[in-house]
Amino acid sequence: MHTERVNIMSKHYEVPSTFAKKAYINEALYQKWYQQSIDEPETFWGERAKEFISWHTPFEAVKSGSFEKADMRWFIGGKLNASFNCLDRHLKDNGKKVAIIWEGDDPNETRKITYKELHELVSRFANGLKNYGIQKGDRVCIYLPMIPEVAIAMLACARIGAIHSVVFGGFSSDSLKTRILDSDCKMVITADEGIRAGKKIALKENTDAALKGCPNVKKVIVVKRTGNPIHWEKNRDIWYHEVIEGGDPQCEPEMIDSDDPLFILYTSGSTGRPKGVLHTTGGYLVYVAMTHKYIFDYHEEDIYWCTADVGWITGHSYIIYGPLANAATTVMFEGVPHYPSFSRYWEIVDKHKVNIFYTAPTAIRALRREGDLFVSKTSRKSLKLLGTVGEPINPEVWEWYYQVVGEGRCPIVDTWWQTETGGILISPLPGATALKPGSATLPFFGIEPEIVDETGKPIKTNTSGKLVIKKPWPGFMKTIYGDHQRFIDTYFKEVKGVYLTGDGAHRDEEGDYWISGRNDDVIKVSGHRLGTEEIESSLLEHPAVSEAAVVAIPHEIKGEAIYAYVSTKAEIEPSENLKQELKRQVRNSIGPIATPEEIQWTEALPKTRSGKIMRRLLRKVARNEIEDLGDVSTLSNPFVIEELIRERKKNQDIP
Ligand code: 7RM
Repeated sequence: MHTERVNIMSKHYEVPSTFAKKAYINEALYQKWYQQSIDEPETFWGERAKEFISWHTPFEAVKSGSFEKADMRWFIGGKLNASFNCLDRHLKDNGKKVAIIWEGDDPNETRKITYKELHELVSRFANGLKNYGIQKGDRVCIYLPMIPEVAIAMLACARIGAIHSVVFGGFSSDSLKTRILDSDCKMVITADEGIRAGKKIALKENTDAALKGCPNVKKVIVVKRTGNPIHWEKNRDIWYHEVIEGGDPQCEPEMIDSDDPLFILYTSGSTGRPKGVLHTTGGYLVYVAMTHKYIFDYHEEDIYWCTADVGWITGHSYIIYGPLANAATTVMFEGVPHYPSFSRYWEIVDKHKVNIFYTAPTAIRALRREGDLFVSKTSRKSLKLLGTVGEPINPEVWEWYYQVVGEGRCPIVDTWWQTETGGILISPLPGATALKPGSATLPFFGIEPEIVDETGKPIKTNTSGKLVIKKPWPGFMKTIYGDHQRFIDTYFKEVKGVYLTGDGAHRDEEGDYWISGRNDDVIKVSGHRLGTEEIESSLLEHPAVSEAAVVAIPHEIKGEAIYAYVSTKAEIEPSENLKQELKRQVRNSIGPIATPEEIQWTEALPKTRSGKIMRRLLRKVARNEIEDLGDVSTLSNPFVIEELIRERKKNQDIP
């Protein structure tokens, strides 16, 4: 392990001289700005805030509060509007510029929307929302596929000061329901159906099912995507196109406080139900605009494409708010990388002359497996820069992305960040940072990472520990919606005075960061963030289940997969049928992304004397690392170990 690490570390790629010359930030400037951002954060961020964002009322102070008190605020006294910043202010110079290039699931479907057109659609829709009673501060749930209307809906909410809560279209009706209820949404914006790889997704049907338990949702706005027949509630449902037709094209943006909420986005944690991460307006917008410009070295004429779904933070920050705040042309793709063929991404790159391409390791791994021909038969000459996000990218996959996709011409930015952080915190800057395959390299301006041990003390170079961030930055979340105590308990309790990321990492002798992934009970399946406890709760809802524990196992394509241990109730006979039923149960109650890869029956779960499930042991067994099970002396039922190992052998088709 150690020698391997040294080998990987010695491998790096210098910044190409062409890039170093034309990029915004070279190495010397990075050093200079980074130092200033740490020494004088108020000056640094104050200047950036004025440079990147138009303020209706200037802010009086740059920041207040601290991690100790979990009460950070940015650009205090400033008033602004996110939709104004993403649209209105661009009209004069960029009205005719394309804001969104939409590429349908079907390669023959494309739409281009200019800034002027987007501004009008958003204004009309915003007026429509007002007509249906939505006001500043109201929560609006958006459950849409990857179509331009998702951007229109988000920006229309922002325009009137309503708080959007986008729910990923792959989540089930139950997941949708709990999210609607948690933030008490008044309205849902959805579509009749979504389409991915030619298959339909019943979004309206899921919404109807969810709303059976949500009495406060009075209106549902429905985008007609496929036109297939759907159930219709006469007094509740409204067609999107009718709202647009009926909406006045003039809508004054509501100027709100910098610290007022922009959106809520649910994300999974170690324990309990998903948390409603609340992001505010000023700090978030400054941070996503600035990181978008410098990390992707975005220039005015660039065509920029991030393949994420808007249902996740990457879509919020780097499909919608960051690019649009910078008046960029942002590509939005409805489909999947393998449809109609494994060349689809690269065909889209060629079709729209994409310059900056940002995707997830899971997609890169899946495409790499299919061989180079799907890539090499396309041109990709337009590409200048590649990005990756969502999970660690292993060096072999990085190399393939770099050599085969980018033909050795394009720097790769391996961007580490989280829903909570709002924007990218650790990443190379393409004109400034030497690249190391597998390392997210260096912190962005204003970011002070540290690696600490169990007791919160900083630890040595090349030793793994917990990744924390020492000082606040403008993009950081404000709170967990409706549960500020949970915000404090989750992020600021274990190590005092810093933000606890939940990730493990080490720093090498050159100061570069290597992030190994979560060190809590969060799983990243194909880059989708899931909590083990939600999956366990879902399994426990089945009448045959008495106990369940879920752990992550490594997976070649998905990065991690879900391995579930289940004990059935005394009178229930475990069977293959029941396994399928349990998988279906999780699929229906959370969504297809949460389906366990494998279920293993067990008489009992290994528990410590205080009654805690020994997950470490379950993880080892699931991963077939049975030679060294570690310290099991605290187990109250050590006899289960043998059974766990025996049953594990029956699942040998799982690597
Ligand atoms: C943007 C996003 C956050 C978790 C985070 C990490 C993992 C994300 C990288 C990464 C290694 C990366 N938000 N993660 N990016 N790990 N290298 N470049 O993914 O809230 O959904 O997930 O994702 O574990 O804590 S998220």
